[in-house]
Amino acid sequence: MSAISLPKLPAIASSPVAVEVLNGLTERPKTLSPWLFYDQKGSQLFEEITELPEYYVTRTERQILAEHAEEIVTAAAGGRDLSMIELGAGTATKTGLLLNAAVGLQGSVIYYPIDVSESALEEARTRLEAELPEVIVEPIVADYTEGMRQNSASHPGRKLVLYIGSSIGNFSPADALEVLRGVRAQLLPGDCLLLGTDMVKDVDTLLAAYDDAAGVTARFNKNILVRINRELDANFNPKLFRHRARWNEEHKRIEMHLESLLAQKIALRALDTQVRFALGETIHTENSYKFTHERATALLTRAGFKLRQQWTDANHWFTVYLAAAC
Ligand code: AVI
Repeated sequence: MSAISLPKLPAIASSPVAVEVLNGLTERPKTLSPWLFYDQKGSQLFEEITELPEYYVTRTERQILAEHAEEIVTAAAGGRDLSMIELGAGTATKTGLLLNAAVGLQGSVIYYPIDVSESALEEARTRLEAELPEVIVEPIVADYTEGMRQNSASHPGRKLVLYIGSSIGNFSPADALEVLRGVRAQLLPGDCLLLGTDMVKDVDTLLAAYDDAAGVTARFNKNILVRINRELDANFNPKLFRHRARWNEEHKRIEMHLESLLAQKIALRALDTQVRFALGETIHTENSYKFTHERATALLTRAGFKLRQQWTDANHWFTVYLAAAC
């Protein structure tokens, strides 16, 4: 019997990016997952966002950590030696405050930054080793779950897992619970989690933070289309999409969307397919959940942690929670 030859798509069609794009753009409404933002350009744009006057998130958390680093580290250590693990560490710009406090308390500290970006981890290591030679940096290139597993080898002392920057807000409530349960599973009772959450606040402040006057967040959002053009040989024209930030009161989240400014057809040549957009049709690219104290503590409790202490800023815009594994 002669073999039937089927048209074959290149190997790229089964890559994580291709699978995500194909699934997301054939859904109704169309979606794309926010991890697609973070190619090299997207990571650079995110760093720019963190410096924007409207994006209060990073500087508010940094100010809380600067004011309370010693107290946080002392409470987490409970009189024992502490090592620190950071989920999604990136270039670890805020972590120095906590590491410095740990050095002050115990002379040196082992720091395990976990991130999928090897280059960001290298940058973190080089900077920290120059600024704080008492910090032993052991980078782990992996996603959170795998990284925590690699770190679970027991070493004496207490662990403090840092999950700061409001990254937990980019997960749905169900996924956030799963992430924190996964972290809990790799800890011993008494080990701690430091969780940074952005709080519900007036809608104008929130909308400005996700739709800044200089248009950096718009470029960050549209960069997802540029990435798809490059990686899947597509022909999106980012100018034919508008950046939209919306407050969803029911779910207490900021949503980011890309809205098509006309009816158009996009070719995804690497996938040998086309996607149609109606005028005004949107791609939902990100959710950024904002917390109330009740929601944050319920999440920690359900994940197997007991709240120890919390710190906030004068406006109550951001909260840093220290919780111990039960
Ligand atoms: C990474 N994450 C916490 C940011 C946030 O605020 O949800 C991502 C972001 N999206 C737009 N601006 C910043």
